[in-house]
Amino acid sequence: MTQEFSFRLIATDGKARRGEISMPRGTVRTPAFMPVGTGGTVKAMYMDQVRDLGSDIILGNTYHLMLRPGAERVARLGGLHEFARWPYPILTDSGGFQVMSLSKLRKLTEKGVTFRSHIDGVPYEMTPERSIEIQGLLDSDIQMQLDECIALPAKESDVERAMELSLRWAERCKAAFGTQQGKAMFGIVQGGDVALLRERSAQVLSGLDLKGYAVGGLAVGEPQPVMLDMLDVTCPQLPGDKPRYLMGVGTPDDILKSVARGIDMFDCVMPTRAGRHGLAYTRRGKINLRNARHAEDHRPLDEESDCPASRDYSRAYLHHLVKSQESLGAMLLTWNNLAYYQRLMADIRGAVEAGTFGERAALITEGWARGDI
Ligand code: PRF
Repeated sequence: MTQEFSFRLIATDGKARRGEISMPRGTVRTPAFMPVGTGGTVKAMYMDQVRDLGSDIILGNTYHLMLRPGAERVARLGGLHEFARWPYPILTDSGGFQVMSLSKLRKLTEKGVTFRSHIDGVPYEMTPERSIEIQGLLDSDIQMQLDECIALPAKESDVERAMELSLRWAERCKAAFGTQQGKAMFGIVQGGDVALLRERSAQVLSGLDLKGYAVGGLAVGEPQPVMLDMLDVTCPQLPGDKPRYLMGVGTPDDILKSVARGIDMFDCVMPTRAGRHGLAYTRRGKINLRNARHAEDHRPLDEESDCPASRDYSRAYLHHLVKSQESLGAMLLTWNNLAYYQRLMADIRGAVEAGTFGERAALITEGWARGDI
C-alpha cells in the first residue's frame, strides 16, 4: 500500500513548531527551507549537493515548466523527479504568482487568467483546473492552489476581491485534485495587510479541510512588521495539525521571526539569487564579495563551516571570480548560501526540540550584527 501524506508535530516551543511531513518520496523535517528549482534546476547547483546540504524538498514552478519544456513533455519524460534527477519530494507553485509578475498582457477573469509567455509571446490560459492538471503531469508531491497575489500597498477593496477570488479558486482546485494518496494540495491564505480579510481567508480555507495551508501575499512590498502582524492574526486561525508554509520568504531574519509565529515551511530565491550576484550569507551577516576590501583577504567565508565552499576558498579568490564573472563564483556562493540556510534550519529544529528557540534565535541574530572583521 502506498504511504499516506501525513504531518506530525514532534515538539513545540512557544508558537515555534518542530514537525515532520511524510509522503512516499520522503520525509520533510520542519521547519524546512525549500531551495527554489524554478525550471527543474536549483540554479548553479548539482542536485546531489542540494541533497547533501540537508534539503528534504525543493520547489518547482508550474509557470516556467508549462512554458518550457511543457508539462505534457515532462510527463512523457517520466515526470519532474525523473527529468531533474531529484527523487525526493517536490512542491510546485501553482503559477498565478509568476503569471502576474512575469508574463505579458494578462487578463484575469473568474474563470482564470489568460496571458502571453514572457519567452516567446505565445498565448496561454491558466485556470485552477489547468494548474492542478499541470502539477499532476509534473507529478508534484505538494501542489498549490491557483491564487491571486496582489502587490502591497493596495486598496482594501482590491485586496478583498483578490482574496475572495482565491477562496473560490481554492474550492475548484480541491475538486480538480480530488483524492490522491500520498500527495497533497495546499490552500493559500490571501488578504493583503488587512487583518479581518486574513482571518476570513484562513477560516474559510480551514473549512475545506486541506492537507496544508500556505500564507501568500506577503513579502510583496510591505514592511517586515506588517508581515509579522499578518502572521500573528493568520496562524491561530489555521488548524494546528497541518503544515503552514510562508510563500517566497525570506531573509534569515524573516525566517527566525516567522518560525516564532508558527510557520513550518519556507521557500525563497534569496540564497540562490544572491549567490549569483556576489553576495554571501554567513553566521556573521551578509558579505558582498564584489567589494574591493576582499581583494587580498586570505580568510574563507567561514572557517568553521563543514561546507567546502564556505571553508576552503579565500575571499580574495571569490572576489576575483565574482569580478571576472566566472561561473564558479556563482556556483561557490550559491553553495555557501544554501549551506548557510540549511544549517540555520537545522539549528532552528534542534533549538525547538530542546526548548531553547528564543535564546538560540537571539544568539544567531547577535552573530549577524557582530560582523566579521
Ligand atoms: N502566491 C503564490 N506563490 C507565491 C506567493 C503567493 O502569494 C508569494 C508571495 N510572497 C510568493 N510565491 N501562488
